[in-house]
Amino acid sequence: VWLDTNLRKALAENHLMLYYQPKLAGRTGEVDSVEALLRWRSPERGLVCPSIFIPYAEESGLIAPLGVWVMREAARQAAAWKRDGLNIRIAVNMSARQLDDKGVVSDFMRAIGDAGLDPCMLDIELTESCLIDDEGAAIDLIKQFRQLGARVHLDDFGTGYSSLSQLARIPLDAIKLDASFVRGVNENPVSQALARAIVAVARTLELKVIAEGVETAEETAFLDTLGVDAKQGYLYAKPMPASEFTTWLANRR
Ligand code: G
Ligand code: G
Ligand code: MN
Ligand code: NA
Repeated sequence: VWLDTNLRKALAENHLMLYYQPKLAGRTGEVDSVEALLRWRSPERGLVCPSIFIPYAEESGLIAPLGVWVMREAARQAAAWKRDGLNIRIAVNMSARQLDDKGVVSDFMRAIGDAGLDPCMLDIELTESCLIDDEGAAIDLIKQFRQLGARVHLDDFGTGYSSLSQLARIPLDAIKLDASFVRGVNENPVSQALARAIVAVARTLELKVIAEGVETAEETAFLDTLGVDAKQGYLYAKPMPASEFTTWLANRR
């Protein structure tokens, strides 16, 4: 009940925020794009993490308006950065429940149109659970997003329900190699073999690979031997508010 009343209020009263975590291009180390991660600034409880309220929002259906807010805010931010001369794509997360809403593509188009943003500046991260219920419907939506110019990535790849054979049927731009394959990969030959195999399959399917959860120099060195396309993790930067991100970016140059 606390969650329900207050999450609705947070949406209405603008207590939500997006944090941004950079993804660095594999070869150059340049900032490729950022991932938008939702935060709730509760007046009573402080910063509430999405792992607490996203599951609830999915159950209650609040995820639909929440998802629209995220798209609109990300589009607004990307357009604002563009005006400041920063050409940075933003990836938004979408959960299975959001794809059930057939209005999701028009919501996405409207968010971009209202912000005056080029649609290729918003990426979409889908979890594997988006693919289990109705694969055909998911493929159809992915095609529509990609026709608009958005890139679609499969999040947390390798942890969930999707199979390698399914990967061949889904028209994606990239997979995000789950942090569980990255963590301590240097001491763990099994993780190494799995990461190497997943990257090989992705290459064959002409999918890019984004490694997530990179925390150490050893992990990044191993990922470089695999030639992943982009890397993301605390080693480079934690998720941060937009203003902190631009400062971080300016300080690296
Ligand atoms: O940001 P954190 O660092 O705590 O994210 C926790 C989880 O919440 C991740 O699985 C992430 O994908 C999910 N998440 C974060 N922001 C959003 C969002 O805007 N929409 C959806 N559907 N999930 C999100
Ligand atoms: O499910 P998704 O991959 O969208 O969520 C990303 C989550 O991982 C967020 O909660 C984000 O804060 C967290 N995260 C990002 N980089 C790292 C990292 O290097 N280490 C750990 N432990 N978590 C990370
Ligand atoms: Mn994600
Ligand atoms: Na992920």
